Amino acid sequence: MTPVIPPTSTSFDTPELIRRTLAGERVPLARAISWVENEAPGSVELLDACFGASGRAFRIGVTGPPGAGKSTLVTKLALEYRGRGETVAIVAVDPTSPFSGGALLGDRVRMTELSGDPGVFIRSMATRGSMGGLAVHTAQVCDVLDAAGFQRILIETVGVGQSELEVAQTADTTAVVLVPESGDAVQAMKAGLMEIADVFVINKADREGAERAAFAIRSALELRAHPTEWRIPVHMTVASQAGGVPELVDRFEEHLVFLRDTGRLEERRRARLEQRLTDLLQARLWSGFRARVGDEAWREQLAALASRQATPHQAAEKLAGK
Ligand SMILES: Nc1nc2c(ncn2[C@@H]2O[C@H](COP(=O)(O)OP(=O)(O)O)[C@@H](O)[C@H]2O)c(=O)[nH]1
Ligand SMILES: [Mg+2]
Repeated sequence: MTPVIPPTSTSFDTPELIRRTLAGERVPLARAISWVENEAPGSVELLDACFGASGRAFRIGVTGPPGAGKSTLVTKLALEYRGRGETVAIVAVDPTSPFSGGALLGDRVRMTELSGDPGVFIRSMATRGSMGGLAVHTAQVCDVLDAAGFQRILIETVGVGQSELEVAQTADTTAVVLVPESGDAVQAMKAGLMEIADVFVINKADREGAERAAFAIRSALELRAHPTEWRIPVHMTVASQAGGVPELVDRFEEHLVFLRDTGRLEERRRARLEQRLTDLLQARLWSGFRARVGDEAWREQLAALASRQATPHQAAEKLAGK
């Protein structure tokens, strides 16, 4: 029996997909992002075209521990930006995000506040990909959204682990979201969040201890060895009620102006592009090298290592000479 093949959804050839994505059409845009995520055959051509048309959007990373209220906040931020006439794309790199379909029903219902608005586009990142990992993929997806004309891109990511920190760093501005519970400031410093924050948010400020938490972070910031010209704001929000959200958007926009006026925006973007180039090249050179070496020689050296007949340096030397 022949299997029933479901009718395929509209298919695009590469030039058409590129043209319609750049024109900001939603269906082609969604397809374009899937191409990027799956590293589909036309994706490099697509990315090249998008790269040339990107650089206009302001990318804002929202990171912090699970449950801090990032998704809630991102929803309200998007609404606020819409109220100001800006188009918004949301990229969720958090598997538990309601935007990824991973969260509780209540969260997903909340997200419907944004549905039906053509000025909002929501996308979750499902795969890590081979070409340089999650951060590279996120940056690429942001390029596509940027090229499609979205003016603000909000990137939600869980602030745990190195790869998530790298994702946060693909943004122009990074907000670290914490909650009032004591110990968060210390934990933030440990997790490396302190270094990447341009804006601190104490969300759930309706709970006790928000002022204290804000004070603790401000004190920690003052102790930093290299204060920058940008005074990192510590801002309180009640995301569930949109409390403090307009002011938070003001802080973001101030930071954008600061970055532009001081030349830091260009500097940051250049540093990030260098990182992206490095990531891509590493992935590419590594897979080329690994294919050249082959499994047999690889196993041989591993065995020599395990039996102490070769040192790691000697084994590396042998393989590198292949
Ligand atoms: N009390 C209070 N709860 C909040 C606030 N913001 C979010 N929440 C709740 O905190 C929980 C986790 O929120 P979510 O946005 O999914 O957090 P995420 O894991 O950081 O994305 C949800 O039940 C939200 O309704 C707030 O400002 N105050
Ligand atoms: Mg979330």
